Amino acid sequence: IRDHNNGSRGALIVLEGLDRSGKSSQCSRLLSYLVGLGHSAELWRFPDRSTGVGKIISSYLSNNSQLDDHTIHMLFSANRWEKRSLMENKLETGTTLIVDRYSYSGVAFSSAKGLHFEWCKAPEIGLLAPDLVVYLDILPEKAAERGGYGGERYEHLEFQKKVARCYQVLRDSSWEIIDACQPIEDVEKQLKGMVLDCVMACQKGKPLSN
Ligand code: T5A
Ligand code: NA
Repeated sequence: IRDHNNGSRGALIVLEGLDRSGKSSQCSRLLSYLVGLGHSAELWRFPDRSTGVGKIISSYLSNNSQLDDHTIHMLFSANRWEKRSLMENKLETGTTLIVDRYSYSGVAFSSAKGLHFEWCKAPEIGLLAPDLVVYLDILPEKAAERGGYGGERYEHLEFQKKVARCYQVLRDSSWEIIDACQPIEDVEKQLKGMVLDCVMACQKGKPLSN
């Protein structure tokens, strides 16, 4: 296997979308693809349930504990902040990160509860800016048909409809949008093209930003 990343930085690639939109499936396919091409790459996800903060979040999501909406919002953000320096180090030393959910989930899900949009964005300021955000676009009704909403806190059609509207407000022209109702291989094919372009641009010196 060739090493393509000597001296150059990795890319920060984020997948966003409703619950059941296919993020996790696509993230693992992307990881295999990049590693197969000889790139250094890792799969990350938020929430990262393995940390102390992550355990509190996990308990909240599985309805085993209750927390004020503002409190859980800040914990989701803290969970990203506690990974920030490691994230920066990985990127600077040439590892591409494929990240399953990031700040946008934080803002979309909390503002869907009615929290103030700008308030929700504030604690995300200063986290690393993604080089690529891909939104896996699916109607909430279609996502719900994918079986087994696992019974976690936000896995209800009415709430997912609100989240979808918040993502609409949040997204900007830099986002790539993929129709997530296509067959899994078709989604994968489109994603691979976007991701490889992004990885190449970062290798050529595109700066990392906050
Ligand atoms: N949250 C998260 C916040 O409120 N604030 C935050 O700051 C953050 C980071 C975390 C929850 O926390 C919220 C958002 C979430 O509600 P999670 O652990 O990330 O949740 O779980 P989900 O995103 O809900 O993960 P899911 O596994 O449900 O969804 P995925 O990853 O989008 O979907 P995936 O790949 O697991 O696929 C779901 C099913 O669909 C099939 C798969 O085989 C699988 O069965 N599928 C397809 N079927 C047909 N066609 C395709 N193209 C398909 N792609 C996948
Ligand atoms: Na997932």
